[in-house]
Amino acid sequence: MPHLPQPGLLWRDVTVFDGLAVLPEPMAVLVEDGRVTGLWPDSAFDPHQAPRATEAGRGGVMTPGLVDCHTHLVFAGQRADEFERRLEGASYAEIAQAGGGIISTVRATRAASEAQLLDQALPRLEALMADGVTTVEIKSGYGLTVADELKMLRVARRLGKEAPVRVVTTLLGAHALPPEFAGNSDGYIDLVCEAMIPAAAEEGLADAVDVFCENIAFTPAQCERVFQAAQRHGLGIKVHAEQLSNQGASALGARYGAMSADHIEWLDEDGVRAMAEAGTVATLLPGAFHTLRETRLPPIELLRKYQVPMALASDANPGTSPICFPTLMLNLACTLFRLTPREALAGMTRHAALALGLPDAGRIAVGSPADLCLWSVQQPAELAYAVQPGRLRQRVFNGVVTHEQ
Ligand code: DI6
Ligand code: FE
Repeated sequence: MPHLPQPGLLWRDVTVFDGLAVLPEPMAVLVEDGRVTGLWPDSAFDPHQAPRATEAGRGGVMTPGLVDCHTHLVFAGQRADEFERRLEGASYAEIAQAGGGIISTVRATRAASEAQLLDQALPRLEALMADGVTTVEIKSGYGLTVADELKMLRVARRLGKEAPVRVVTTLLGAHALPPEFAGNSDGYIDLVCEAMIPAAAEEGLADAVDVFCENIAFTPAQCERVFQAAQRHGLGIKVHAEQLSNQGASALGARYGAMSADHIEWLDEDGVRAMAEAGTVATLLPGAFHTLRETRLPPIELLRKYQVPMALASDANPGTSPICFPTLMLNLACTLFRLTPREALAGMTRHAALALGLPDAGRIAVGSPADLCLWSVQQPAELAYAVQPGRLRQRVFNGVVTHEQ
């Protein structure tokens, strides 16, 4: 079939946040064939530059489509009971050690079919998309057998086929120790390295591999074995690091070229330095910080000092961040972590794309993919300042308007 170019779409007089900064003047933006092909100060725009384009919008704020670079969107069931137990004083770690927490979601996820998992994940994905997400990372990690981890990853891939969104998948086999391996965590890591990672790579189901390096999860030595297996199979590396304690996991990940170290409340200066040297992105997850009522703040000043790019994500999951509201994350990052609105927006666009190894995404520039949001606000900082659903006027995915209000 011959390739039919899409007709061009033109936006006039929009305030553009380009993924790193707010451009100084209102802009005209042209999209053709899935890409941004023109970007001019609106005052200098001559309609002859885009003679066949249709005007798609005028005014408002345009940002890159939001990139949610850390989610656990595919799972079965919910954990409201655990939420109540925490309100009565139990800690997240105590609940996990007593067989609740992640393991209770593992039980529900193992029992669910692919179709059931898809049905349950879809509304969560739609909530992210309705608030501007055009690229989402989805982790496995609630199956913890080869078959159940692959089942989760297949559901994640299917979500990317059924909805107008880019899905990046991550195998998180080393999320928790499944009960059948009690007392044999090294044996479970053997399974992850020798069976899960090869199978996920073979079937093309995972783009990256992640681990939970923590005293309630896996040791640095075990995580290192997982990183080596990921490297052998050509998969990217990510790490849940320094969430509840300082294990040196960020520096370890950086040594293996990790794309990102995520959570990092307990990260120290050596870890920050290692990340800066390796180009590892620091992913901040204020939803988990908020839900667990953490008090230890991630080392934002050090990350700034060493110029480590800071990404921001929802961590949407049933335990520590049951929140599918990306612009709320912008607000939480500012109120809880004192990011500037500009840093928060870069965290959910340009820097989140870097955390996924997608250097072209999360930006508005000539040549970049036309994944865009047009917001009914007057300035980009409003997206972080006010918490308010329904501000997305248009969502453009791959050059096509997929949401309009
Ligand atoms: N850290 C987290 O915050 C999530 N996973 C992880 O490694 C929590 C997942 C859960 O509680 O279900
Ligand atoms: Fe997580």
